[in-house]
Amino acid sequence: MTDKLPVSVIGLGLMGQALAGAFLKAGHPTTVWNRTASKADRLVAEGAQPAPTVDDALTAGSLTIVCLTDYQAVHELLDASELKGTTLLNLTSGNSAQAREAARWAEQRGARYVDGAIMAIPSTIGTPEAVILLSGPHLQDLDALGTVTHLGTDPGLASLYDVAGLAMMWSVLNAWLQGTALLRTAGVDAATYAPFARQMAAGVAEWLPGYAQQIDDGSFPAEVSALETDARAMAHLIEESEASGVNAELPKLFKAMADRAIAAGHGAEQYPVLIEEFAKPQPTTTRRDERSA
Ligand code: FVH
Repeated sequence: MTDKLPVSVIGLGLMGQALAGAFLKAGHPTTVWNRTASKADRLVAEGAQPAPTVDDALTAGSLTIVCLTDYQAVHELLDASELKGTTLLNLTSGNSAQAREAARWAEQRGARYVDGAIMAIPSTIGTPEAVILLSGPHLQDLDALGTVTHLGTDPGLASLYDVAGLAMMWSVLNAWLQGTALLRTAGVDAATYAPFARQMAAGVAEWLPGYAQQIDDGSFPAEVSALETDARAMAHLIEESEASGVNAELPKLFKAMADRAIAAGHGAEQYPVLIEEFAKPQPTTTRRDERSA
């Protein structure tokens, strides 16, 4: 007997197995279902209840966690199921429109729907390192999974934070790769540059609260450096890359954005003024160039 919330986990891929394993370890009565039934074997050996059908899984727990490849798979699997009275937590990755549409779809069928994004890898699930973001109605009793944060009632918010996090991750990695490629032309290996790059990334991260305040205030006084100064440094990066035979697409992309902001009269302001370029669609001329490239 336990007072822990009974849960069902539908979808036992790498992530679903980690989620179900964490619930089991924390003492939640855990029911599992997967299309390929053999993926439940290890969890069942550890104490999970196997559900014979997906509909059995939906009725077994007070909370059903769904973690499939994508939203299309969620609809393929659950469109024909009775959802009335269930509470669904969908931890499948997608975009905010898919999340909001799934919330409408579930609510029309009488389910309580929470959308979530997992910003973690399977091995960290069940530890504080695993960041899990939720949006929609508030859910309790998910501490077994990691650091769970409720963002608000808009079901699209978790997916929006997820893609914003991905933008950060790939931008930092791409910037590091650009520098690594440049330094390798002078015989500096990636491992030698990595500690310096890490220090740079951490230093830049320190600027974020102040820059965020400028964006929220809509005022961009050049306290550290003007955008025109930054644009000249971007030109050095492009020149250096081209001279060394290194790909210059990435610096050219952000220099083009800075040049547009300067042409619009923002050259004497500070870097976050570029939010105005990020906040609007890509100009049609650039899109045409891309198509003809
Ligand atoms: N793994 C990770 O590190 C990332 C971290 C960030 C968030 N993601 C998202 O989590 C979702 C699941 O990812 P996964 O790593 O568990 O993925 P797979 O191991 O490939 O498992 C996919 C499961 O989905 C089942 N499935 C797919 N299509 C259907 C369908 N039409 N009907 C029923 N089930 C379906 C699949 O079943 P099977 O192939 O084993 O029978 C797996 O259970 C994902 O959104 C990530 O972006 C993980």
